[in-house]
Amino acid sequence: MEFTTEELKKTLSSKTVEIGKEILIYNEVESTNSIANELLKKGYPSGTVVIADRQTKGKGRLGRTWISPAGKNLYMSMAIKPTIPPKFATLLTLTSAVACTTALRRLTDIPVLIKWPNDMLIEDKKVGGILTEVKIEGERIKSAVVGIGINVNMTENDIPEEIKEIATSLKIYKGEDYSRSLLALEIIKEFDRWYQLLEKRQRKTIIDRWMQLSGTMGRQVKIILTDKELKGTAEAIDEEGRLIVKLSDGTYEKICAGDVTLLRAK
Ligand code: BT5
Repeated sequence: MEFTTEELKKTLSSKTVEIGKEILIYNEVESTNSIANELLKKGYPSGTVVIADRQTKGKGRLGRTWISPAGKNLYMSMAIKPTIPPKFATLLTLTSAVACTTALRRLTDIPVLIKWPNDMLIEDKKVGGILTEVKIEGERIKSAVVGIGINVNMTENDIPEEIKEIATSLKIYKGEDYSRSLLALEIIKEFDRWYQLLEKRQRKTIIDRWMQLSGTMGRQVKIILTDKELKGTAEAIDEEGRLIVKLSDGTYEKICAGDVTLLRAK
């Protein structure tokens, strides 16, 4: 990272309400999400941000791996204590996708799109992903960690064979290097802004923006659930963040993020 913790915090001071008042930067961790969870347990405040140069066990959803080489990309987690009811937990991922995409577009001018629920795409290739882990206690969310992985300066050679077909980076698309610190700052600022809206129950504003930035809406999608496969047109997002798909027989199906193992917006 180009900036130290102190420089990041100083740049952010008075620019955010909650996120980034505490920032910890590590050289190597298993997963920034796991560290963020541990810090919450130790009493660190909501809004604590964890950044690492490299992850040895970077996590995707459903036990998948997030490839996390050193010195190239952004691996960042926000530890938060949302006051929203648990049924809106999926909106944390959608809110984060809006924040990241807005930040990426501002910094790079690249027309990044969101693919439901948690992918950020450049020309249908994945440039970033989000892993939200929520702890629920009774009728409330006790805490949550939103993990963000963005491929910043990875080159074609840095991308392992198994994801060559599906992954890209800002550098691969634009041919230039980007500062991970500046990107982190933009994302933290945007996340703070959109997360405060979510906390203030401004869900419609977030969902409307999500739909504008989405590459999924109106497109044919294939969704593989644990017990069946669906094909249809992605029509909208409901107020809990579920994807509404119109099937070929004219009926509608609501899809929860947790059930989906694959969604190709093609
Ligand atoms: C995600 O999972 O997209 C969530 C990724 C979240 C990563 C961040 S990094 C900081 C924080 N700490 C963590 O440990 N995780 C978070 P999912 O939708 O399940 O996508 C995972 C799939 O994407 C893998 O199975 C690969 O096919 C592909 N993949 C893995 N690494 C990739 C990369 N660096 N770039 C693009 N695609 C990748």
